[in-house]
Amino acid sequence: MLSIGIVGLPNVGKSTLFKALTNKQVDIQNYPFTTIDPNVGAVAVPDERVDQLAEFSHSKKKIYTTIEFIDIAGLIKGASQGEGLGNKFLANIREVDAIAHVVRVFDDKNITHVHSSIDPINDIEVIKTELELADLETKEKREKKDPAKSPKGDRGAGLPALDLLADKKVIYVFNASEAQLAQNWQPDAKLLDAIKGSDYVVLSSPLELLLSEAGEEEKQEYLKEFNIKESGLDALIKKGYHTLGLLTFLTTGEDESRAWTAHQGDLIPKASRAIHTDFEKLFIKADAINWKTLLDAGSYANARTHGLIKLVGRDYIIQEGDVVEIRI
Ligand SMILES: Nc1nc2c(ncn2[C@@H]2O[C@H](COP(=O)(O)OP(=O)(O)OP(=O)(O)O)[C@@H](O)[C@H]2O)c(=O)[nH]1
Ligand SMILES: [Mg+2]
Repeated sequence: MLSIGIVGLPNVGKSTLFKALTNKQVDIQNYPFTTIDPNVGAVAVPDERVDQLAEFSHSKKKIYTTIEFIDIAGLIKGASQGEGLGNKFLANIREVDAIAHVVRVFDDKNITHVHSSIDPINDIEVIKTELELADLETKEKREKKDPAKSPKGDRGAGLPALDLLADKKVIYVFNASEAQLAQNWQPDAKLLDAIKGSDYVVLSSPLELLLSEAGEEEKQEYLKEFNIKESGLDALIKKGYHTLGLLTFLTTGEDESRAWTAHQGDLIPKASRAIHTDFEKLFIKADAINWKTLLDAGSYANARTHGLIKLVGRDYIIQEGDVVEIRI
């Protein structure tokens, strides 16, 4: 499962955000082999295509893709040296696919800021440095284990690549106040420069908590009130897909309509591994049609008579939103 680790300074709103995420937590029974502890939550990736396809096919089940989020304690200067509990927690996120870096933008005298002033650029630098220092330590540990294999020699030695935190893709989460949100707060040029082209979302974590607890109607009212088109969490989940260069393809039938994850540019046999690992080898051909084209056709039979379903071979590159039927 795709996983995202949440990092940031203390008191920036990480756990508030995580709480909102876990309110969206999926029914874990659908997702075997996931142990969920209080700091790890699996959430479904919202996808209206699954909903519409399920209606189209009268599916008994709908299954979305999932992302796992991991909440760790706030990092402070020196965390990598074992200051505070940070070091231990950093080990918990060494294997994540991406990092969500929560940056405090909201001002509130009642909520202590560890640097006692709101300075997003400085805060970002502190966290980045801590991640780099933690990586240095990982490298040193490896050298100590086997001094002959210094980092230079690693390539030839056939050791597995080190999972370095600084190499991971980062999505910045700017945690603004509700007032800032209502005024459409956006990072300025300097701040954009500091995040160097990374994806980002602007949200208010207490508002996200409210949204995650609200019913659908109430949720729509909140969104209208703050003049936003989707919840920040939904945006964050989608950005996660974008940041990691992933795409979603779909299958649909009476049993279930389901979303699957593949990498942009994957050939269809490779993408079909998501469904079953043997499919990559056994793949012969597939029917593929864009989900919207299928819905507009009204039925599979109609889509077929109009020649809208492509018969594709092993050289087909899977596309975002493809509905496929794989033949092995
Ligand atoms: N005013 C305001 N308070 C917030 C916001 N987000 C979080 N808080 C408050 O800040 C405090 C800390 O929030 P948490 O979500 O626990 O912060 P954290 O980043 O998990 O902190 P650590 O786990 O200590 O690193 C809580 O009292 C929250 O209610 C916000 O956007 N605005
Ligand atoms: Mg916390």
